[in-house]
Amino acid sequence: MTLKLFFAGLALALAMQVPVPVLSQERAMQTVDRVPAVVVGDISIFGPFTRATLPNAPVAGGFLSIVNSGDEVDRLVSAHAAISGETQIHEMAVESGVMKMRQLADGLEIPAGGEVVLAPGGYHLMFMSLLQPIIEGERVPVTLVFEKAGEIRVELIAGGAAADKAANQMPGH
Ligand SMILES: [Cu+2]
Repeated sequence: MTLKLFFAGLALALAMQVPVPVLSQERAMQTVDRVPAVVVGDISIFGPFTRATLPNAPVAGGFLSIVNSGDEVDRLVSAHAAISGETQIHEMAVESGVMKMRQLADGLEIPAGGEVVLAPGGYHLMFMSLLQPIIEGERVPVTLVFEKAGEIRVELIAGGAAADKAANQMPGH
C-alpha cells in the first residue's frame, strides 16, 4: 500500500469512526508521558524503566522510547550499564513459529522525525550477566550510545517484576 493510499484510508477510517487498532495504539503512546526524561540534541528519551529481579536473576530488560526530532537518521549503536557485565540491544522475533529474542548487532535505527519504542515483547535493552539484583523503586543508570547524538545518560526507574511501563506513568504515582 502506498503512503498516499494509506493516509486516504486512514482519513476515511477516521471519518467513518472505524477503529484503526495499530494506529490508535501509536497515537496512545504519543499522548502518554510526553515529558521527556532526557533530551540531548535531536534525541529525546521518554519513560525509561526496568523491572525488579529476583536475587540471582542472570538477566534483565530495559525499556524506553526514543524520539528523533532531527532531519537526519540516527542510530542507537550500543548501551552500557554498571549493573551488567554486558548490555545488548535486542529484538523479539518469530523463528519457526516460536517467539525468540536476538541481539541487534548493528543497533537500532532511529528515523528522522521518528520514534522507536523499546517495550516488553519488542525491542529492548538486555542486561546480560547482571552483577546485582534490581530492586523496585531504584534508578538504574544506563548510557546509550548514538551514532550522531553521542552518549546519552538515562536512569531507568525500576518497577515491579511485571511492570509494563515507567512507574511515574502509573495512576496514583
Ligand atoms: Cu533480550
